[in-house]
Amino acid sequence: MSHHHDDDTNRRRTGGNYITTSATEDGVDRRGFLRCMAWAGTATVWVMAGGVPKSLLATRIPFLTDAERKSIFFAQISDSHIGFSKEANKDVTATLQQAVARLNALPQTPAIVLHTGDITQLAKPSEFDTAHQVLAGIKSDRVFYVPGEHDVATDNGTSYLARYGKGTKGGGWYSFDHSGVHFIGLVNVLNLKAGGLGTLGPDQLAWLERDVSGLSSSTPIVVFAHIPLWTVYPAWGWGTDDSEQALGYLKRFGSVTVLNGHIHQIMQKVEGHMAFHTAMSTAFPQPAPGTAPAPGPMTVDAARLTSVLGIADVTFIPGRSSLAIVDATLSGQPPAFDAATQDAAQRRQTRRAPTLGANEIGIDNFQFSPPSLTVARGTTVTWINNDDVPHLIVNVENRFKQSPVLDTGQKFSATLAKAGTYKYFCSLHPMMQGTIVVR
Ligand SMILES: [Cu+2]
Repeated sequence: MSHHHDDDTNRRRTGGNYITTSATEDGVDRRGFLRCMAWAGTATVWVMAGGVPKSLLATRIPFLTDAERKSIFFAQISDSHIGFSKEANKDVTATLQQAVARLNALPQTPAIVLHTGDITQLAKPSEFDTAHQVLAGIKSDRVFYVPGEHDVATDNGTSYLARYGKGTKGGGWYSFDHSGVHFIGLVNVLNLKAGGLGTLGPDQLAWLERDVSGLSSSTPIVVFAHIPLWTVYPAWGWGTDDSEQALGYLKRFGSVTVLNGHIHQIMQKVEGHMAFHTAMSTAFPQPAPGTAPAPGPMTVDAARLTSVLGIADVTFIPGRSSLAIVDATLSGQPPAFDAATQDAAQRRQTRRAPTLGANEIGIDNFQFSPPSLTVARGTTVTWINNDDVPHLIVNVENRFKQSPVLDTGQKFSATLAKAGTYKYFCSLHPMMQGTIVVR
């Protein structure tokens, strides 16, 4: 909790926790209880006042004034990855149960719980069933979802929509109102394009423009989506290609809060009347941008794990333009991303990429190796996933059939009969691209 920075250029690369903010017009924050970052159960809430972080007592939250009591209190849970069972967390169901217990132990019952995606690891029916059983334990009966790329990987969202798509539009987007706040759930994990980031797409953008067109600019807006709607780290795919257009429709509103998951760590940024926040995962942490060869599950010391997993709870206080966001780890201790990153870096030194056979393409650290392969006509090329995240091979020109989702150690082969250049990418991580030249 010791790292707070006032602008994007001053981001720490070594830790998972930092705040970025742009100063208000006059450099003074009259909104007082503006933004905070803390953990439930301990005593500190961080408030940004004039760009300077200042601590308050978190114990203020259960003792709000009468006016503040009318405020909305809601919670965010993210990236539960049910079905994941690798070294970084062998029991993600148990940590999701702990997260539900944390939610239920909050000083107020959340009016609403938002799950910002990657409910499951591989979108299997059994994974969705387990997630449903655990999340049914949340005291609040209003739980809303948006999908992560893992939830739509195997079938472009069909099974996700069968379970969670009721009353939604298109790929599962929707909005609703609660106590004067307009909530908008967006889907930015479908139809990803080679070399791109997350995508909302023209249909959803047109819907969004219409959805907010009749609202008064004083309506508080909460947007939630899986992949960040601000550019966190494009080299790792942590951003959304057309988010600027979406945010453009929301610029006129006096209070916009954007909640995301996907990156499995806490990050915040304020730009004018828009506040961006990403939540911790309940399953495993990921490295801070640029501190590892690639994103993906980060194995940390066992004692540290529950201090890098958690939930976020959000309080809307009428008359204030920003919402108060509190990050709560499962352990109840301060988030330990700095220490966890160091653990992971030490373990990483011992890792070695496996050797490849002829006409094999390894997938290591979110990269194809070799990135370009030249083979003779009629050759069967085989991809081997050595990462502990799933990948999915898609030929840009559709000249060979796409792979199934490849989990760790799984292989996929394609026989390339015709000469030419075959470009392919991972449709889950579209920044991952490769080429095969067939002579
Ligand atoms: Cu991938």
